[in-house]
Amino acid sequence: MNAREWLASAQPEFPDISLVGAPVSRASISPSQAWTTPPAFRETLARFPTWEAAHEIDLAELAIRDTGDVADDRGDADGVAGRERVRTACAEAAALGGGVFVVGGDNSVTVPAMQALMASRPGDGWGLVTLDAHHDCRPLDDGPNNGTVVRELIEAGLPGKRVAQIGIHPLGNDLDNAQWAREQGVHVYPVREVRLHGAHAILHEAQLALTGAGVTSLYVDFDLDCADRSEAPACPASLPGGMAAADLIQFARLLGNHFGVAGADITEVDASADLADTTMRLAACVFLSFCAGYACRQGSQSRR
Ligand SMILES: [Mn+2]
Repeated sequence: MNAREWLASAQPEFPDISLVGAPVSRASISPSQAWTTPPAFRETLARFPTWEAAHEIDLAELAIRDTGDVADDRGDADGVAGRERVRTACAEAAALGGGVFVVGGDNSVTVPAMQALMASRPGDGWGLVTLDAHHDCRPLDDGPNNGTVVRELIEAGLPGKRVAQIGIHPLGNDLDNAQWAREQGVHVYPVREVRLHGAHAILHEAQLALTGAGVTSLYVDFDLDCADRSEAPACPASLPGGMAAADLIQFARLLGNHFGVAGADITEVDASADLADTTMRLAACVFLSFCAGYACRQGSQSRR
């Protein structure tokens, strides 16, 4: 059984993880056909086994449920309706009881997805980890888009000190946006620190900072434009000198295993712009590695 067959076959009543496809890209600043990505993502999974050797685990033991895709937003006037479809789908997925994994779509899906999870467990101390070359703290003067994600969440009430941003690129952001993030108390881990210290050490630091700020539950945004442009050519805003795919995959494994992580997304991949399936295979590796980490948690179906 390959990973696509695994995703298609298992529809458990009580999933460990529910997958939500979010083919929306009307909110993207740069031209993007990220709506093409969820179906392409499932196709790419056929390239992969369900055996994950780092944990010696067969993902077929993990109870995964594919809830399908929300309607794409190509015919919509703007990103508003698509975002509400993502919110509804994520709320329904969260109600199934396991983790929620969203495959976008542009980065704007992070807002309704995280807010749906927060609403499902309002008593938790929610925090956000982004793996992103960008702060996504642009002002909301022209309405929400894929560059306002973190600012929107913070302005809606998420404390800045409960946000950690990993993989920020030295040439990826305007000074204004970097300063705004700093003023909010956002914990920033630039891509050079990832290169120097590795995923394990960076996550340890981030966890200390977030726990100190009262975080008990986490949402993770894997904006694949944090990856080096050679390894993520289908991301409109990826840059040379970005994060190594190997580091990103290790982050995915560690975060999937982290008890506090309740939801995650992959965003900013435009499958129609990919080269040699490079970015789609990275997206598949991130997802499968996250699932492998998740399967090793106490309490997952594979450990019952
Ligand atoms: Mn982003």
